[in-house]
Order: sequence, then C-alpha cells, then structure tokens
Amino acid sequence: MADEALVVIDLQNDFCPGGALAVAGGDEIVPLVNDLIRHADHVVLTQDWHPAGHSSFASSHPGSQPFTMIDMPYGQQTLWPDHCIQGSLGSDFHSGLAWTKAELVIRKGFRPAIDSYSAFFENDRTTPTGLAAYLRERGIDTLTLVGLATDFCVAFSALDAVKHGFKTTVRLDACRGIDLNGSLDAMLKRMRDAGVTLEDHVLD
Ligand code: VGL
Ligand code: ZN
Repeated sequence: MADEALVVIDLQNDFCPGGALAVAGGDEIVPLVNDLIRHADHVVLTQDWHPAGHSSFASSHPGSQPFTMIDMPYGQQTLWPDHCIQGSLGSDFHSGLAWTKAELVIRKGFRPAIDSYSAFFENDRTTPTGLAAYLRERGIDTLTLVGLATDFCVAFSALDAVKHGFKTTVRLDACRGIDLNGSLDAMLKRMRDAGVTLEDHVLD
C-alpha cells in the first residue's frame, strides 16, 4: 500500500562474508530482500558510512580490542573493526542487491565522535537522521525492516520506529545477526516488548 515502506538496513559488503565486520550468512538474505523490494511501494536504504579513524573503531583507541566496550560521552559503545569507510568497497551495497528502486538512502555514522546504529537517531539517542520527518511528510506510517545486523542496526532502528509511532514489522528471515554476548536474544526480547511485530516466514 502507498502508506508503507520497506527499510533495508546496511546490506553492505563489509557486513557480508569476506567483509571487515562480516555477519554470518549476511549475503544469504539478498534474494529475499530483492523479492521484498520488488513488491514494495516505497524503498529506503540505510548505509553505514564512517570516516576513517571513526570513534567506534577499536583502532582509534590504542590498546583496545574489537568487540569490547568503551565509555563514550554519550554512554557505552561497542568497539568494532574498521568497517564501512566512506567510499570504500566495503561500504558499497552488496553487488547482488537490487537497490536502484530505493527512493532514499540514509547515511549514518558519519560524525567522527558518534556512532549510529539506528536509522532514526545516532547513538547519543538525540541527534536525528531526518528519516522520521521524511516518512511522516510523505504519509508513510507502516514500516517493514530487513537487513544487517538483526541485533544492532535493525533492532535499534525498529525500536526507534515504534517510538516514533510507526507500525513496525521486522522480517527476521530477511535479517542476520551478530550475536555478541547474547545480544540477539536480548534485542529480540526488547523489540517484542516494545511492540515490534517479529515475523519469520522460514518458520511459518
Ligand atoms: C552495525 C556495528 C557497527 C550494523 C553497524 O549495521 O548492525 N553494527 N556498525
Ligand atoms: Zn558501523
């Protein structure tokens, strides 16, 4: 329907096998995501888009290892391997993704000092990306989210989407997770509790 949009989160080379922050099976979802794109009226993509030396990279914090936590002025932040550096091959969308139909690409994580998991807010939870206003102005009130990673950028986007009043579904069969220290189960529960509809058509 005209008031619905498909939001494809971070389906980029660095989150697929062979990439700098590979999510297991990340590339497997491409055919299904393409199917969903084909059937969607409106498509929005997000693109993780970091400058070199970004503060979310472990390499920017001497002595720190990837996948550990650090205190940032805005709160706790997981440190990652260098990934999705602006303009790099790793930041490109997966070459099999049918992205041409997308009406908007939201880039996030471009501020050197703040990471951004959500398509709506950066990790300080207050700096908006502009997506909510864009969707609202266009009369879109219903979202389906797919992409990578289930327990980080997809989950934070879905939680913010319901916070903004969007009717929000996550298609788990079109997502793959990182699962760091139980993050997948924790974020599935947080999404369920917040009122996100979780659908898994593989299990249907
Ligand atoms: C993501 C970690 C760092 C994601 C992005 O897309 O889930 N995860 N940057
Ligand atoms: Zn990132």
